[in-house]
Amino acid sequence: MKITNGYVNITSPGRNFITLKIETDEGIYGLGDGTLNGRELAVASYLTDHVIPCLIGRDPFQTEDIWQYLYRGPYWRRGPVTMSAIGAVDMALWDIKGKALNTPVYNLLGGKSRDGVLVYCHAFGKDIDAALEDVAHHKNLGYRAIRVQSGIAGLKSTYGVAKGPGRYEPAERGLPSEYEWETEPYLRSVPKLFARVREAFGEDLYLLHDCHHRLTPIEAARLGKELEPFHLFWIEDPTPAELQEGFRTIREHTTTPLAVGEVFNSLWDAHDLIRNQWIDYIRATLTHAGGFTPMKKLADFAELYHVKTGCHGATDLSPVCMAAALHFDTAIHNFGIQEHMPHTDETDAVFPHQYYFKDGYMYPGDAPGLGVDLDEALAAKYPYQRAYLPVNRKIDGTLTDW
Ligand code: EZ4
Ligand code: CO
Repeated sequence: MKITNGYVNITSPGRNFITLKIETDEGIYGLGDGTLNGRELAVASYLTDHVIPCLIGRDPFQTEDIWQYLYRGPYWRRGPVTMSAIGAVDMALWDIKGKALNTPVYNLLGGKSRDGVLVYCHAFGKDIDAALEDVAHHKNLGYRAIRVQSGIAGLKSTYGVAKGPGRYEPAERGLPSEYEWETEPYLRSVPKLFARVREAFGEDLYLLHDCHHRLTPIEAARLGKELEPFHLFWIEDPTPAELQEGFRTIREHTTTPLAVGEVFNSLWDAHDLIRNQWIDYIRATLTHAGGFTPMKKLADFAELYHVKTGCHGATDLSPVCMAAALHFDTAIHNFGIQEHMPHTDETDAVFPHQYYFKDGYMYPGDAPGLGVDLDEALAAKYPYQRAYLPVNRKIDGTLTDW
């Protein structure tokens, strides 16, 4: 089998998605997600101008060799643009392999290690009372694991809380908006939030919380310690992880489990975190970390150190990535949990898919390949629109992590 053609589809059914389609001489095609929120066109150009021409004529079964060719070949390596482009290619090739062999991708990764994939959803409210209502709503939908975020008195905006009605979508069309941040009110508010959640819903729910890289290690240590009575499943991205040893401080002070990695794009971003057992869950994602080929290696490496996976699954990862994640989660042994922020109906219509949610778990379906498609005629009705993630400033004006 040979690759004969490849092209990038750019569509914006409410938010932007970059999808790579790779075609072969046997009529089988594969899809890969290359969406990098707020920097979408950079990945599209990287693929169209620099990657696709090098793929023509190659054997799509050679996922390892093609991955190495795209990673080592250009000399310049890593970074989210490069790795999202490689991730899109790798995903599309595994999709082709599955279709050619008439089997779902999870069967190529070791087969089913579990029946269903435990997922966590995102509940939020402008204050604690509203957040409790949203937790009740998601519990009624069947979720067994719920991440809870609430607005903070005195701050106009924070991560995870929609400004208007409807679901939470961090990217906004137009130029970046500015959010406001102060750590102390946040640190006082989160333990109160989880005390109320446990009081209202008891011990049965798995509870998670996203700090979204806003704390220093010692602040995160304080938060982790104060949350211990509420038995969280994890705190997510407590501190930025460029300095991996920052996690040692958090680790040494709290038994609250730690998860990080949604902005990672390489095993090397997590090397010290894993081998020192400073984290419990690695959250890298198939798109941004370069596809199945390196993610399988990352999971296998993490398994040696008692670290499980908890792949990022926000709405900026397209249904193609969601499908890929569910095949991966089904197959690997050290799966922990999968994030699930459902797409809009418009997005789901552009990407018809086999995967589904039932009673707190998701299932990849048993269609050959990834089990997801792209309706190109419908996609064409939603042209690209510039959109950015917000930026964040402390109340004195200092730019900080969003
Ligand atoms: O802010 O995916 O766990 N999910 C998250 C997301 C991220 C977005 C960034 O593009 O933290 O909402
Ligand atoms: Co997050």
